[in-house]
Amino acid sequence: MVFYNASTRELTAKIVYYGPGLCGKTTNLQVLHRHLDPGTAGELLALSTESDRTIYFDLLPVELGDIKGYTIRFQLATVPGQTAFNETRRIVLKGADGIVFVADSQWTMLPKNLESWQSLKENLVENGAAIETIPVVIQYNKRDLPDILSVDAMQEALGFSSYPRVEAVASEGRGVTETFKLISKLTFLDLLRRLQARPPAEGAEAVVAGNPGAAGEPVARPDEAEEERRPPLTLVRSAPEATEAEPETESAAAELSAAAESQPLEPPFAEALEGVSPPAVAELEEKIRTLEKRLEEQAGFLEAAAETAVKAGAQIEEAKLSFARDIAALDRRHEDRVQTLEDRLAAEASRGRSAEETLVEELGRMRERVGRFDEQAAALTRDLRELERAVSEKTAEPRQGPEELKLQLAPLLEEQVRREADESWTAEIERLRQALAESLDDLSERVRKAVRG
Ligand SMILES: Nc1nc2c(ncn2[C@@H]2O[C@H](COP(=O)(O)OP(=O)(O)OP(=O)(O)O)[C@@H](O)[C@H]2O)c(=O)[nH]1
Ligand SMILES: [Mg+2]
Repeated sequence: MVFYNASTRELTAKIVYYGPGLCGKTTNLQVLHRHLDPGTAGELLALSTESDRTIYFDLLPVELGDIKGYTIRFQLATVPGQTAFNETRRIVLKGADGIVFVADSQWTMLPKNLESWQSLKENLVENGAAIETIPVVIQYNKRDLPDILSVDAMQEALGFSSYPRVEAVASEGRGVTETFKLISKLTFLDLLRRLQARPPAEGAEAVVAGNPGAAGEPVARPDEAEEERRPPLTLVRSAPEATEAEPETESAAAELSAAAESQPLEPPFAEALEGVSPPAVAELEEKIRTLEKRLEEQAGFLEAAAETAVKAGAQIEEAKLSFARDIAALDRRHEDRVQTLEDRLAAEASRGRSAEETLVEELGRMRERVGRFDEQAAALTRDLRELERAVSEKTAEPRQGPEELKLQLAPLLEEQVRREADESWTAEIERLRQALAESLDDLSERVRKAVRG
């Protein structure tokens, strides 16, 4: 609610920075406090926790000096973004003549932005005001972060397309003064329009209706129930720093003055003035209705999307469990199979070992027999040579008697008998060899099966 002293032509308006928790509202005021000329900005009053979360409000008085014969003052206030402090938000919002809605550009913050925007509208209604009657600027903050939505997507999702906008990185001071200049112009033009519509009596102090609030108090105490939920307070009064004002900020007052003088004004400021004509009001109302409808649609869509996401999450969990069960069963089957194979392999290996031992024994016995056979063969060869020699001697001698011949033939006959015995030995060895070959084949087959298994 603007305060206007007609005798001194002093105008004091209130601009509220609204938005979800940690979106950068306090940072906006801190940057302005640093950048505005010390004669322009007063002390920054911050009522926050030790971790710098606003629990009541931040307040920065700004005096823009004389503009077209009016002394213009703004009181910039922030609300606490934390969901629990809605009552304080509503009270801080009382009497707002202009609103900066600071939206957090991170995609994860979309539902919080929407919730905060809804709470802004509801709180205005509870205060007897309406968003449609107050100048609003949307600041899309945190544009430096990686996981952000495009401004177009945010406008679409939040239904902000018809509001003037500024992209910002408040923590680096970007877009902060632009936002302030835009909202102060719109607020100033709106106040002028309202003052011209209902000029107060000369010398009287006037309150311009539009967003009723507690007279002269930018904020009031929240109710006791809410107070009990609050952490301990830290009161911070920061002295204005003697920093050099930004060139663009220095000219803020001059720009306001020029905005009031120059006709026609550029959009969107022109819209603010044109708003007094009935056709434009009707058009504006139609726009607002369309916007509200879209917002409701978006809210419905978000709710449906959230429900689908919850269902999908449950299905994924169920699928994960069933997958884990399948894997466990597969593991058990695999372990059983491996165990069976190991048992079979061990049995085959033991059978192979005993077959090998038998084979080694057989080979030993055969080697002994072959040794003996070699010795007999050598003896036989020796006897044969002896016999040949004896025969050749006898053939050279005159014919002998039958007795003598018998004596000479006896060893030869014995030798013949021995040779026959040797032939049966050879057959025996051959059989043995064949038996061994079959045992070897059998053994290698078993070993092959065991390894394949
Ligand atoms: N990366 C990034 N961080 C930012 C930006 N603006 C503000 N922050 C950081 O966000 C955090 C919260 O900023 P605040 O200004 O305290 O947020 P707030 O909206 O006042 O929060 P509440 O008081 O809890 O409602 C701080 O650490 C800021 O430095 C930005 O544009 N980019
Ligand atoms: Mg804050």
